[in-house]
Amino acid sequence: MSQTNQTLGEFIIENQSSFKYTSGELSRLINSIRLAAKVVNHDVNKAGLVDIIGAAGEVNVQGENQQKLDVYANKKFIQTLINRNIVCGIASEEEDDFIAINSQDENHQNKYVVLIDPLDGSSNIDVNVSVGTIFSIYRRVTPVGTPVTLEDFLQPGHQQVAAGYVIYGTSTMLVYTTGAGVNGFTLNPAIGTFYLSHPNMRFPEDGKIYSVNEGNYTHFPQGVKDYIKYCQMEEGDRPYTSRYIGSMVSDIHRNMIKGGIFMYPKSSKDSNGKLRLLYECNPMAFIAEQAHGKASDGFGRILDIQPTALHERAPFFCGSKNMVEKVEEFMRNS
Ligand code: AHM
Ligand code: MG
Repeated sequence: MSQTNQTLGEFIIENQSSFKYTSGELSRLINSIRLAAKVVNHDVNKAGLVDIIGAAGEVNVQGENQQKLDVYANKKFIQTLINRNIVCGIASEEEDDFIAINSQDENHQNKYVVLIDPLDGSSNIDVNVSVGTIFSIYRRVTPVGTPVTLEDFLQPGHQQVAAGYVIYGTSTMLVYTTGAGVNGFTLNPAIGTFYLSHPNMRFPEDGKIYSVNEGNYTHFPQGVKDYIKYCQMEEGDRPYTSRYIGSMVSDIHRNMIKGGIFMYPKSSKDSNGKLRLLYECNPMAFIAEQAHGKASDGFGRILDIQPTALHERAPFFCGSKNMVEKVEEFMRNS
């Protein structure tokens, strides 16, 4: 893809008028995320240098050990959004409950809520493998002028107004959509500026990469087992290539560029899989659909699921359209 000279800041301003709500609030919100991403990037990059790697000794609401950088990234994103007085509420994978923001916003005038996974794939930090940040933005459904409620966060994914991810990889990228396609920006670390490097990103309709934790194979539903065998079969353009980083952002980012499917199915150990609907599946599903790909729970569209709890999980199949449809066919017929 061609490198342009357009910066993310310029892109946001130029595309603001094409967005259906033109108050500029969403643009300022994405600008805040851009700023927090740069700060977190700075620390992720020196993870091996300072005493910042390793477990922080705390356990998050999912019962998992939090890494120090998880805690740091969580604080940075939340602080940036609160300081700029730009949203009415934040929910984070690392927080038990949502945060209602009203201290500086006495009249509760802000319209947007943000849901965030501050550092996805954080078990990869200690081994110098890419991690990511995922964000999801909705307009509140309760009236402006009243305190934000749980209802504002429990919206089906098709209501998202924007979603994106930051990938802290060999280079750092911010990829996002406001519902008019997907664009990717690469950080020039020397001057701290994101440049448009991947305009109009699209999943190839078909692909040859499948990404799944095959260590869980025996626990997978029969349809998933059958699909994995299908991927491995010597027939036509198969066998496909297996690639699994264990950082969903990186796995999906690669598959969007090269063509492929990412799967985190339910299993006999986890009845809804591992990934969180609100912080991980919905934003990646919105991006996938905007990039002409597809995202499913194995039977239906991820973005149509009505959430019932902040931290609920969902089986997740995301990637090239034909590949996701194929696995759905195996699920239906199993
Ligand atoms: P995290 O948010 O706690 O980091 O967990 C999510 C990550 C995904 O990025 C990744 O795809 C998955 O967990 C890997 O899980 P597993 O080790 O079970 O394959
Ligand atoms: Mg995560």
